[in-house]
Amino acid sequence: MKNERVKVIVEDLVDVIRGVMLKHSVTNKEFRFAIDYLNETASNQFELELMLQNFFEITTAEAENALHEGSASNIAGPFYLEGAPEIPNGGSIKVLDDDEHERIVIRGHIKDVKGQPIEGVKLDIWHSTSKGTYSGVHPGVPEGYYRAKLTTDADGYYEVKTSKPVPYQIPGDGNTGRLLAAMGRHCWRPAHIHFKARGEGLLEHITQAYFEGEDYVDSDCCDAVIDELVLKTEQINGESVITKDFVLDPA
Ligand code: MBD
Ligand code: FE
Repeated sequence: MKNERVKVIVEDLVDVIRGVMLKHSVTNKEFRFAIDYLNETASNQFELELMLQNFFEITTAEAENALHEGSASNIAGPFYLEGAPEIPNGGSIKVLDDDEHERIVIRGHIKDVKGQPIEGVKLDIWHSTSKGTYSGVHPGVPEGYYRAKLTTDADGYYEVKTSKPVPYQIPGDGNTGRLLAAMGRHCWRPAHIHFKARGEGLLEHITQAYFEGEDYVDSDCCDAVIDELVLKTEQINGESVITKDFVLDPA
């Protein structure tokens, strides 16, 4: 069954790729190598997903940001899990007992595009451990840690305590990491926190926060850092506080 959007997008994609192949006189041997590389990539868990996310997911966020008024969307990455524990607003995300990394407070207001606070937004927050792994995905970190769901109050406010994430290294020996290395690039993402905000009548909003001045903010292997999402850490009453506000578009 013909689908017009598939037709126009795939036609454009094929045109662009054929143009690149011609420009660089890609040989049949190289073409064969690419097929084998992609086949091998797809046979490894996460690896094809990781490769596509690494090079292309930011473009979906850019496209969304160009169309919408709200705060900047960003990539989701491979490690979102639906079943994060619900915690009270102001509560703590569960971290491992041996995680001695700095504790931080993440807080902010969620408003609509008219500036009205939105109560009852479900906010998912997830980030890596102090060792750069994700719970429920990598060994040694049970599901339910380093992830939480909370709900904004009547002022559209949310607040949560957690440990500060560290830069995340995508597997260097996987096909994505090897491709980056062949391009002369490293395979690090700057430390980041993931968010997914959902509420009735609202466009689902996926984004991240980065820390100003930290490693790899200027050289993310995923090219996903957007200036608006690079946040200052403030010292307030002896706590490190990051304020991430949201403006959500209507669905
Ligand atoms: C991550 O943690 C991530 O956020 C992305 C986009 C890719 C790989 C790992
Ligand atoms: Fe991540």
